[in-house]
Amino acid sequence: MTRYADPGTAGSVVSFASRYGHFIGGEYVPPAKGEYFENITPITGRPFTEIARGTAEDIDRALDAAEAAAPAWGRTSVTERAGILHKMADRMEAGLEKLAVAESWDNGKPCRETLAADIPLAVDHLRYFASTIRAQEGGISEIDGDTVAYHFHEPLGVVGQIIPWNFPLLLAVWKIAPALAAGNTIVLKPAEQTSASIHILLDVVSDLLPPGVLNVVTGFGIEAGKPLAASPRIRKISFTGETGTGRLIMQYASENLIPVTLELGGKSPNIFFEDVAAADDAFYDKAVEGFTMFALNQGEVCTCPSRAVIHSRVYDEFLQRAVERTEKITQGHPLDTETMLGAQASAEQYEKILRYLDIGRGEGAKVRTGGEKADLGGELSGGYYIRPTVFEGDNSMRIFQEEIFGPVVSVTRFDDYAEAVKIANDTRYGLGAAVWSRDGNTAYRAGRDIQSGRVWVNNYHAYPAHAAFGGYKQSGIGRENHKMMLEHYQQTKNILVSYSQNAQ
Ligand code: TXE
Repeated sequence: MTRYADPGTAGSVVSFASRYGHFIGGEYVPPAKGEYFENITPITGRPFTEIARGTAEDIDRALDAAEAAAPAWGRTSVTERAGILHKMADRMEAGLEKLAVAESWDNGKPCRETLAADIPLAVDHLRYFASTIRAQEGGISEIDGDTVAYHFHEPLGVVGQIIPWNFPLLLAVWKIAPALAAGNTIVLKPAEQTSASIHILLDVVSDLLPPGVLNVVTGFGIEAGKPLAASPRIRKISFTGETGTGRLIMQYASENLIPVTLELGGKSPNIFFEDVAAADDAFYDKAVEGFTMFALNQGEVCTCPSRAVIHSRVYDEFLQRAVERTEKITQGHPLDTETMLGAQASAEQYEKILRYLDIGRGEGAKVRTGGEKADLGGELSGGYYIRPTVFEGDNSMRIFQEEIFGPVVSVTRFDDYAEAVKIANDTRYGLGAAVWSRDGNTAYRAGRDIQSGRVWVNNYHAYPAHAAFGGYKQSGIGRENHKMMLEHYQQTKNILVSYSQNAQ
């Protein structure tokens, strides 16, 4: 067990500046309007640094830098770009503890996860795109004996990227890695709730990139995010966040006719077929573990398995076991490596979840465990902690249909395969889903019948760089991860050549 020291106290592996400007053109600059806002750690609810409050002027300045850097960066060889991405990965790996603690302090998530998942996955992502860009090939079509069509991949130019607060560093790297690999320059806006850890990332990697290739402007959605997403100077916008905001981003993009990638909300079903409980064995335990994944990252995951759908014949027994396992989730200081469940990312999110706990009770859902805030005492009493909560109800309830984004699962039952799939698909979302069954045919069929971009079978919350990730229905447009992402950050140049010596 390790308990990392709080940043700002003796022995901490990370130290934050007292104030951060914007990172533009390879250096820190103060915000044009000179305004800053407080960044709070959800662990204690106390401010720990000040963040530049960006506006349209800052975005324009960042776009100037990104435009100036774009031609040279776009012409670098793929070998050179791949080399830089590999070095970024190596630096992140060497700075693991510093980055992990910074991320936990900024977001409230346990360092057990940032050390084992957030940062290592980001590192792997950089390495994956460093490799895939070198393996990418163009194409040649032979039109006739004398005519050839060449297809080249070209960068788009300057791209805008807007990220949320639930995985600040991982989602930043999810977007940065393919965009840089494909030869684009970037203006990135982090979420206002978690804008500090990205500066620690910049400390670690930014000198590896030519000035202007990666620019970071902090600030609020309307003040800084909108001028970026609506700018006619970007060639693509990639956004992760709420479905309603995604709709706005698409409206802005439509004015400029640029492509969008949207990773939005979810209400993912986690389906447990009857045979999971056929024997008291390791598979049964694994399925119960899969149920508790609703509390991973405090439930602040777009693919959170927030609806559990259990076969009636094993419902009581399975749920009893799942509730007992949920009650064993260790809640505590996020910088303690024993802690499994940390703090919600912001006061706003904390209040929203508490409201949904009331909504669930008001709708007649039964609380099997949790259902309230957790007062962890001491310095944590000002933080945003909620007990993992299991509700029983039916799929028409708001707690089954609306994204709560907290450690809350809504559980219901089904009688046969058709009903399981019907419940799974009875949602406006389609991002994640899981099927648990010992029967490969059932699992495969359900995997195909469920309308969502990712269906896990007998596992949950795995995010390898080489598996496509993205939403059906109102969960988004486009994909992230997987080498197909490169093409989302490229345009195709076709050169059609006639080698004929004859007049046409
Ligand atoms: O999201 P927003 P919020 C869900 C989750 C959460 C809810 C609200 O249910 O409770 O959304 O969270 C920027 N133009 N998800 O309000 O507003 C904003 O500054 C341009 C699910 O934080 O979508 C931030 O950087 N940018 C989700 C980013 O968008 C704008 C993760 C996300 O903020 C903007 C987060 C605008 N008009 C929340 N308005 C997921 N799917 O993972 C805001 N932003």
